[in-house]
Amino acid sequence: MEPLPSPRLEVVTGDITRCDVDAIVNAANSSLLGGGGVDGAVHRAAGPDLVHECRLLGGCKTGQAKITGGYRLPARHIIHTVGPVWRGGEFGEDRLLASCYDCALELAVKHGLRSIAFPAISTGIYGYPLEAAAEVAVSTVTGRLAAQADAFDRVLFVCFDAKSTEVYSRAVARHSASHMPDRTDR
Ligand code: AR6
Repeated sequence: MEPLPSPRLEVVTGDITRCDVDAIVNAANSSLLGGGGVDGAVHRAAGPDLVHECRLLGGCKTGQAKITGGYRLPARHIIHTVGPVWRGGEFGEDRLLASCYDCALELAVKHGLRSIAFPAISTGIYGYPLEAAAEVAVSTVTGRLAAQADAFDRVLFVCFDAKSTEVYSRAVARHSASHMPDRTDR
């Protein structure tokens, strides 16, 4: 039998709360009780029962992730992760941001979820520079997919505006190119 093709990373522009996937990732804060940006949109669209489940989770540390149901969302689950606040880049922000993507993917695998959509974690209210955040996001996700190629059918980066879409698309193109076999090796 042919091996399953590894899922291509898709970059789309839009509202992540409308994604019909097994899990959307929420860029939350450590209380997990809601906030602005994508977190506010997720809580509004999922409805009031989400915060009741979130209250039982006891918060979440920066770089970690917790899972809930999707309630009124088309997505079956929400993986809440807490990105780092950008403080200039000298405080482990890259490691913490990578950990958000890693922990979210690990939770998805643990729950048998095969399609997942990420927002551009930390690039809004938390101030992480877009180019640097896209590099961390795409390199981390690409690395895990290389190790677990058959775990996912779809992995999406959902950008909210044209500028983010352009930056994430370039990062994906860079990483896809670097994973192409070198012609001289054949
Ligand atoms: N769909 C997709 N992307 C979105 C949406 C949406 N509906 N809404 C915003 N974005 P942010 P952070 C983009 O600020 O920087 C909250 O108050 C947005 O344009 O949502 O991780 C939490 O409670 C940006 O590119 O998250 C925390 O306190 C990206 O999502 C804090 O904000 C992330 O922006 C987390 O800040």
